[in-house]
Amino acid sequence: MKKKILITSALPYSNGPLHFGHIAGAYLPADCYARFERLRGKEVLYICGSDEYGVAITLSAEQAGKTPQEHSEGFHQINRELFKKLGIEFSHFSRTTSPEHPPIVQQFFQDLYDNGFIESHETNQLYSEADKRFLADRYVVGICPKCDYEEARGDECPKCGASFEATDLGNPRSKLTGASLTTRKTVHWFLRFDLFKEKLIPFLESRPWKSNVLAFARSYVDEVRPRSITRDLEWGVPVPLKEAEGKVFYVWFDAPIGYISATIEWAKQIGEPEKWKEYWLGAQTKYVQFIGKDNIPFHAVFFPAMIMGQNTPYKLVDELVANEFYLLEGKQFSKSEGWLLDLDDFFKRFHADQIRYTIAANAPETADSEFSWKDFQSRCNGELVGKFGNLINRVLVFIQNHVDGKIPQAHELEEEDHRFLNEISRLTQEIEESFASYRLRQATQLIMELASCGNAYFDKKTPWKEAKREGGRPVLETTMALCLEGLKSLACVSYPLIPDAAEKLWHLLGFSDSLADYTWKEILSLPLEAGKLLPKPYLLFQKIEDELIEEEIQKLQKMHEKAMERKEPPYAPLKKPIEFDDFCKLDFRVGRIEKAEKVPKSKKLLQLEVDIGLEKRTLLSGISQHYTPEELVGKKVIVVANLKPSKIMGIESQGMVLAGSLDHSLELVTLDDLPAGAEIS
Ligand code: B3M
Ligand code: ZN
Repeated sequence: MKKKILITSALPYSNGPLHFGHIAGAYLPADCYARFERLRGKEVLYICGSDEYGVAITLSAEQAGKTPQEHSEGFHQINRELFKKLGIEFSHFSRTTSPEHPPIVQQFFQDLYDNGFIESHETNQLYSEADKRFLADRYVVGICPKCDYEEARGDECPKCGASFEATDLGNPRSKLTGASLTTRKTVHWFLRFDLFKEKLIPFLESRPWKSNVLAFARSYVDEVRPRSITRDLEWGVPVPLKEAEGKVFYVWFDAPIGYISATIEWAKQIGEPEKWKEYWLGAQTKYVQFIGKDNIPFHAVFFPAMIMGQNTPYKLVDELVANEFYLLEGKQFSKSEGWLLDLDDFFKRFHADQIRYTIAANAPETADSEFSWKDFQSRCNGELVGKFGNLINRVLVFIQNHVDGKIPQAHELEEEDHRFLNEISRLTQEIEESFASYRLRQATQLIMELASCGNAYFDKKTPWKEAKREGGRPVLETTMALCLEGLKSLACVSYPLIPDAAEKLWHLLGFSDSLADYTWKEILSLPLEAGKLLPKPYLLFQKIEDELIEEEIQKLQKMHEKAMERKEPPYAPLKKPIEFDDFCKLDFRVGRIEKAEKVPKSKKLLQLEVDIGLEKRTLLSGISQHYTPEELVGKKVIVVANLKPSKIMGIESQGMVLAGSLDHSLELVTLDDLPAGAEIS
């Protein structure tokens, strides 16, 4: 078994405060895993840092009226603080503006260049005549070439996760001004990802990742092609070629290399500058990456290919843990829509372990999940207080009252006692397996099962009756000794998840050192010394009252309403006036929908067969999120009948169906009485 474990979490852009959505995807699961493996005695290095380059930063800096440096510095510190508050403990939290970073990035490029994987091309780039500059990916919005999402960014689609070139977008516009863009020529350097295809396929085949992650990565490899890795920007790592003056690397080229440069920085800081090699070059290391699902292509395909082109044998990722999205009350967290939690405020009222627990219990491992205040309250009250805290409290208080506050001696075991001990060992083992296989949600459930099992045992053995029964003393003592065993196991298995509560419990069990000084195995086999005096118990978790939750829900609603008032109304501006003659050129007809079916691989498109009286037409319409195929058949709609046919996703659409839309709603314009073919003017 490998001794060392290198863990990385996606480097967050320092262009805004992180929210629980990010935490649930790439950080909390990684922190729990790091704590767990450390507890199992592994040498764990957990690396992260701010992703500071790229247009994600310059764009939001520009919007905030700051330089990229100032802007990034602020959020680097804010995010670092947030991680601390949440108990997310990196071995090192670096940043891509660190001086260690550019030399490695440039070396990466040099190796790829020398090994024949780089080509330069004159390309067309989107250019803003108004701003007199090339607009890089994130400055551009348009229609996703894969799923037709209308607000796709210039380099990737936030909806379907596709990644592409900005020039692939439909109807590209400037994100800052909304202006349409033209294309202009400029030279860029391309990485021949296609040349790695033969290596990438077996690489992916050898990885035991979740099937959805693998399938997604595989579909990328199938279509992999050269991609530009340079940009016309001032903010970034300079391209080390004379002919490339004024150009910097595309942020997704430099950012993953940040995992390596951060490790090098860590090694220097601890005074062992060569130690990074044990992690990045050592065969004894397992490398686990934690990311959100939108980052899969870069971690499963592009970064591995970059490593495959190096002369230095850097480690390729062994485990890629990609999580789905975590929403807030059913909607994506959004700063501009005021749909988020004020975290400063949050930590004034609540404890990190409460949110760690709630996120983990609902971790978005296989599907999107969400934070809701009501769920938070019921997890905290029903589980952390009602099961976990309750067991600890009733056991420790009982010991204070009936055994002089001292650890009792176990006597002869009854069947019920054996059963309880077996359950403890079964559950601790299952929890260990869950953590080891990144199933945080399952680990969390099992931890509560262990607490419930302790409560049930206590209830069954009725030690309060034994206290009154003559000769009941030995049974009472055995029961309480075993309950303490249960608490000790509970402290151990809950440490990766709710470390603060686990340490407190550890101290309540009479240990003066830290639980983290022991290994998992040691803790489970450590005997509790009979006769030892235990500290006075106190409550580890407080109940959250209904009023407090109501207040939070209202605060969220108010913040949202206020933000939406500030936002422009969702109406599109009026278009330029046209002549009556222009209008007359349009041929509108009543059409009757005869058949409707989903277009494979498209989220929005339906293929319709429409009778327009004179003939039948095949039409594609982006309405599948609003209508089911069944409910469309028989409807009479308005068709633009003389629109030239155009091909979408390989299907020819012979016209268009009229629909009204506002924001996220859409409604077809329908008629009742007129027959198919009737003219509309
Ligand atoms: N900063 C994207 C993100 O924050 C990006 C991750 C980089 S990991 C090398 O979602
Ligand atoms: Zn898309």
